[in-house]
Amino acid sequence: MIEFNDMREWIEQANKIGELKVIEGVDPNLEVGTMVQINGKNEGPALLFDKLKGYKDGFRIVTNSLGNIKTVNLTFGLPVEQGIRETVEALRLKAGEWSSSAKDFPSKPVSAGPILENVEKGDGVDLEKFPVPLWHELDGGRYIGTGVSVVTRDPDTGVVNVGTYRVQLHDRRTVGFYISPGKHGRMHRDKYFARGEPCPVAMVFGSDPLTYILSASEIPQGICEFDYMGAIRGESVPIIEGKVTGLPIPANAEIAIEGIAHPQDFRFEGPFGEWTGTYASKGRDEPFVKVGALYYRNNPILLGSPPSKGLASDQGFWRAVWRSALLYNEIERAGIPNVTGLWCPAFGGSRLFTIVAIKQSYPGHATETGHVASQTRAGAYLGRYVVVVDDDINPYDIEDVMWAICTRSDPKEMDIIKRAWSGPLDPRIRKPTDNYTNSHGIIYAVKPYEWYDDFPPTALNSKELTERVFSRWKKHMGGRWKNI
Ligand SMILES: Cc1cc2nc3c(=O)[nH]c(=O)nc-3n(C[C@H](O)[C@H](O)[C@H](O)COP(=O)(O)O)c2cc1C
Ligand SMILES: [Mn+2]
Repeated sequence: MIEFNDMREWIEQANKIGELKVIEGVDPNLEVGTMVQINGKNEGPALLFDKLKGYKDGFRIVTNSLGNIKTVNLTFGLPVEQGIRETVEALRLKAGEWSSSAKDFPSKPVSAGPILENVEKGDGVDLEKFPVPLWHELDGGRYIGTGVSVVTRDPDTGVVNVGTYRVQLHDRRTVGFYISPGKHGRMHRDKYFARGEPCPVAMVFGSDPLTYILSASEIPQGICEFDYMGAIRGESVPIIEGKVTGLPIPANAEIAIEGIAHPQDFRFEGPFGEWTGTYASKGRDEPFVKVGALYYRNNPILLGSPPSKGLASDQGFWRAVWRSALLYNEIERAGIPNVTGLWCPAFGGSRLFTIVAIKQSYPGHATETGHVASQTRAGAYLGRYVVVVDDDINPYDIEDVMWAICTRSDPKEMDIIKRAWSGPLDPRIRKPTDNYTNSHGIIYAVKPYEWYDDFPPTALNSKELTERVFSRWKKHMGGRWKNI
């Protein structure tokens, strides 16, 4: 059950489970961003920054809202103490239900809401009042949109999309945004621009973390992420209709803008630290939004989630959990039997390295699994390695997986998929280029099926024996034996 209706209630809940720290007097110029990285690597609690250096008290930032399994569970409404594996399994079952019931929870227009507590229009708009950090040392500017929800409407179908696309603060009324080719928001914008028409855009800079997760997830085209959110909550999301664009803005959001991107207007955007842990896509001219209206609550809270290398960003953690669930689903839907576990670790940004465990059941089962895992919708984009392991290997234990690679794989039997879907964010593609494809390697770290039973047995005592001995002698070890 989801226990919060907005960011403030989420903060209360996080505090209740011991996953919130309030920190005062930090400098948004690189100090906040560095704390985010250190705290991320420690799978730390959510950080609520107040009294930021150079800004008004009460103008706050929340970061690391999804950097460990407790806060992820809280946000999805799952039992907080549940482990990563249980959460992936639970989300896998729920994701299918949510997609199909989203249509029953269309967002609900309301005439009032906390987001309307402060309204600025036209030349009165001033985004400089918010403590917008310089997150990473090599960034080309300050990014107001990291845990952001960018709202656009398909000019043909009227379907609304919500996507997390980075937003740079150019000046008090102007924000630049970068959307990769193929993303839903990009397709909307391209349609307007192809007709020479301006593209209306709304952006939410402070939402609760669940809204952020859904904005940054590949929800199927044609389903509005706000409706999907309604399906998870079991009730429609209340929205106000923006006065400039008519686009929906959650009534309980903290900070939002709306405005127009014009087809002829471009400004240099980037570079910005990316989820691969590099600056691969560099900077370039991109469209920007001239802000027509700014809305914010009293004592507003910006949601920050700057990408970085592996766990140094909370998006590394939560995406590992959520993408593992989605990919697991897709592989099963493709008809692969006896999948016993799947994990997309944070060091690969949840995309570049995927581990699938199977109970091998017929010749070619491992090959089929590896190729499908590499090429489903949730798995294909910017993938690199898929490792298939047997069901005695724990895919969540990288030491175990690497042992399987070392002892069960034969490099000459790896498969290579060529000309796969990649993009400008791939650090291994040298730019400029006209070829945004990469290759994917599939490592079969499994006992060969045809001599499975003859494969040298594992020289580790059985789980049953180990558990028995562990429970008998643990008490003699003065707390030094943590697990088996
Ligand atoms: C912190 C963070 C930042 C992101 N920044 C961008 C970005 O700048 N541009 C982009 O195209 N996708 C970005 N993404 C990925 C998209 O949010 C993701 O692909 C999402 O599915 C897009 O929504 P859509 O499927 O409705 O297009 C980012 C994701 C996260 C978690
Ligand atoms: Mn979408």
